[in-house]
Amino acid sequence: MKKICLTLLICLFIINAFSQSAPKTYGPLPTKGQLQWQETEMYCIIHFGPDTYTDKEWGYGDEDPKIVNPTEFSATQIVSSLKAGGFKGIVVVAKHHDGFCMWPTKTTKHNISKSPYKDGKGDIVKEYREACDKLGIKMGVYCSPWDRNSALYGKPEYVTEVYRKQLQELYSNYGPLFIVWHDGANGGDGYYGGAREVRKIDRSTYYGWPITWGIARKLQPNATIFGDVGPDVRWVGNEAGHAGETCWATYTPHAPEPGKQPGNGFTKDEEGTEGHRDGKYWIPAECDVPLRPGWFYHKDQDEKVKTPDSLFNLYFKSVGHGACLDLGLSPDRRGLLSENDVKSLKEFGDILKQTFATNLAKSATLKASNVRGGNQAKFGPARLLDNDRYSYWATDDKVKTPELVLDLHKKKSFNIIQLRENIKLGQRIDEVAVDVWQDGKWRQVATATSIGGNRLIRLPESITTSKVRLRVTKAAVCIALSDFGLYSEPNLSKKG
Ligand code: FUL
Repeated sequence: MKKICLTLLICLFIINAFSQSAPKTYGPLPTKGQLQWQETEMYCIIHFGPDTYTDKEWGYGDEDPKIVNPTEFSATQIVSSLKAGGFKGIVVVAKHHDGFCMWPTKTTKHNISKSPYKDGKGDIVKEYREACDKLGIKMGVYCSPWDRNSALYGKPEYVTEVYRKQLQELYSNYGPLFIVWHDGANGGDGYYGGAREVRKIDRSTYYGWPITWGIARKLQPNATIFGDVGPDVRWVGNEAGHAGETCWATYTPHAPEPGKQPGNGFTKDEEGTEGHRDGKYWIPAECDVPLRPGWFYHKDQDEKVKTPDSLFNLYFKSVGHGACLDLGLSPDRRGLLSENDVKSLKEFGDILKQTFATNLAKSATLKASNVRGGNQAKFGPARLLDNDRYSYWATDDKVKTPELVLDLHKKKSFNIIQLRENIKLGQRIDEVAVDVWQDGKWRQVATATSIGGNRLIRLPESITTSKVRLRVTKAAVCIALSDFGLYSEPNLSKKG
């Protein structure tokens, strides 16, 4: 009898210890670089170069370097303006399709040293680096694969002797980089060293992407690599700044032609908007969208700068759907962001700060229908409010649809609900519903899908209530939810 009791006790102990271990991970997982990218949330891609002076969006490649002459260029003015907008990083367009390099490269004469800027001694990429270091902003680079200036474009030597060497210079001399950006626009007509012709490349194979990406892996191991096919961050499939209402961090790039390998500029772009629930890889979406209609500065767009409200809207459609927002900025011919752009960024930053200053759920009492192994300290719902996006409320392995009631103790008004999973354990939750306590019963006010690293639900009007209920209605495995927030957007009408 004694023996049986002892065995039983040991068994119970083992079961208990097991149920208190962390849940098993689910599906593809983010790397360290991808986690850091996710935390960045918002950054700006900055286009400035010959196009700024020719009023074009895509230079042909025959532009005279002498036209690039910014008399007041200030990386500090640009970077501090975006910092005031709440952006945490920049992507410097070091070379656009016209092939003009904004740093003194050894790979081509078509670069900043041939311009009058600082008497040929300027280095715009370096100036951004210094401003970022001074202001605590992360930096990345975009070096266009397509080069309409290079005589070698289209031949293998362009990739091995020009493009990859340019990447080597950028990754060796301007780091640390948090992202390296690759474009999908590839091949077509151009100057090409005077040939002035159309050159087509095989988008799936020409750049030898796996080898090209290897340069970043070696020289900037923490940088994420962006492109239509990732491999770390994918294009969302539009330049409007919208991720899908459902947006999975998991994704499998597909080529538009059967039997071919996908490549940048050679994918089923539309699939980037939602990603794939059963995607093979962790490749979350980036939403790139310019602050003005164009990516480069055009004087006639001075009055078409997106308003702070429309930026706030975009924030919900990108960051609020688990993507990152990459906003395009375009310094003018002086080399400064113009007044309207600076103003819009600052006001947007103020709205963001004001909105997310106070989590109204902070002092709530939380009651969960299930806590993993009954271990409140380790997996209890209090973890949702501790400002750590990797500590989490978890349920037992079998419990995929738990509920959580938040007693706010008194009536509070909010219109934004925030949810985050601990994505170190994968994207686990498919769907949730949120109810509020009104007139003695629960009333459903929202549903959301694909929770992931960040999900913001923005209600059209403010709700007043003293109790909120979260129901996880579908999950692939037991949950690991890390954050819950209730926020109130300034100047909204109330209901409740
Ligand atoms: C596109 C480019 O073709 C645009 O000119 C711009 O650089 C944008 C960010 O990416 O694909």
